[in-house]
Amino acid sequence: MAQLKVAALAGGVGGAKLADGLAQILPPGSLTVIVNTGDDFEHLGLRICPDVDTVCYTLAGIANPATGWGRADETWQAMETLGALGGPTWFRLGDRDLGVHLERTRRLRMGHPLSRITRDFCRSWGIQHTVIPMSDDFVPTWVYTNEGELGFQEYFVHRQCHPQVTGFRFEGIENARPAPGVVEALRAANLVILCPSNPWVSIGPILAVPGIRQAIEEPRKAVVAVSPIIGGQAIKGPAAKMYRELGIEPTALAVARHYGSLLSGFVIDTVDASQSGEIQAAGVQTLSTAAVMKTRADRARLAGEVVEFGRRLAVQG
Ligand code: FO1
Repeated sequence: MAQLKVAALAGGVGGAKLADGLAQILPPGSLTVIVNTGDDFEHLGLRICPDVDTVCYTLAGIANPATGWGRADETWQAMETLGALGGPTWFRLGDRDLGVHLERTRRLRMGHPLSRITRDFCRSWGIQHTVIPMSDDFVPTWVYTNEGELGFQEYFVHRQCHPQVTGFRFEGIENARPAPGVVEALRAANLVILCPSNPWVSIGPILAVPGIRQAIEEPRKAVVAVSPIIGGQAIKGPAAKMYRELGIEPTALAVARHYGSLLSGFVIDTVDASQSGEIQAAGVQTLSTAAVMKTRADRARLAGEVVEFGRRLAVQG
C-alpha cells in the first residue's frame, strides 16, 4: 500500500523503546503512539504519568539511559530536601522530572485534558510524532495481591513487585473514553502494533478502554504484537512473575494466547522459535528475530522488521 499508517500501543520502558524505533523509521503523520495511563497516580499532590513521560522522554532523547524512566542529567535536590524533612522518597522524582509534574498538575487543575497537555509537551520537546494517552479520564490500576489491594506504583516501586498477584482492577475503566484522536488513529491505521510492554498492566488497560479494542478489530488492518517475554523472562518488569502467579507458564505462546483473536502476527525472539508452530496453529503468523533492543540502532532495526512483517500481513488481508 502507498502510505502506511501505524498506530502503536505502548506502556513503559520496553514499549517506549520500540516506539522510538518506529519514530526513527516512519515519517511524522504515519505513526501515532497510544500510551497506557493505568500507572498514573497522585503523589505529593502531583499527578504522575510514568508511561506517558517514559515514551515522551525516550522519543525526545532525554530519557535516563540507565533506568529508561525519568530524565537524563538529573539532579535530586528536591528529593533530598523532602527526605530530610521526613517526606516519602520511595518514588524517585528528579528536579527536572518534577518540573514536568508541576506543570502537568497545574494544567490538569485548570481543566486541561491530559491529551492536550501531552500534545503541548511534545511540541516543547520537539517530538514530531503523535503521542496520545489512552484516555483523558483518570483510570488508575489497582493490583490485587496476597497482601491486599495495592495501587500500581505502591506494588511496582514501593513493594518492588514482591507481593503475589491475584488480579487487577482498572478503576473507572467502564466509564472511560478514548482520548481525542485515539479511535481516529486506530481506524486510519492499516497496521496496529502492540509494543513489548506488560500485557496485564500496560497493554491491558489500553485494550480495556471502551471503544479501543473495537476500533482495532475493524477489518482491513494487520495487528502485530511483539512478545515482551523472551526465553520465559521479561526483559524488564514483573510480566513473567505475574503470569506465573496467575497460574500461566510465562512463554511467548502464552502472550500470543493472551492477546488471542486480536492478532494477525506475533514477533518472537529466536530463542523462542520452537514455539512458532503452536502459535501458527492458533491462526497467528509469526516472525522470529532478535527481539532484544540494546541500542537505538536495535530499536530501528526491530521496528523495521515489525513494519515489514505487518505490511505483508496487511496486504494478505
Ligand atoms: N521506577 C522505579 O522502580 N523506582 C522509582 O523510583 C521510579 C520513579 C519514577 C519517576 C517517574 C517516572 O515517570 C517513572 C518512575 N519509575 C520508577 C518507573 C515507573 O514506576 C514505571 O516506569 C512504570 O510505572 C511502569 O512501566
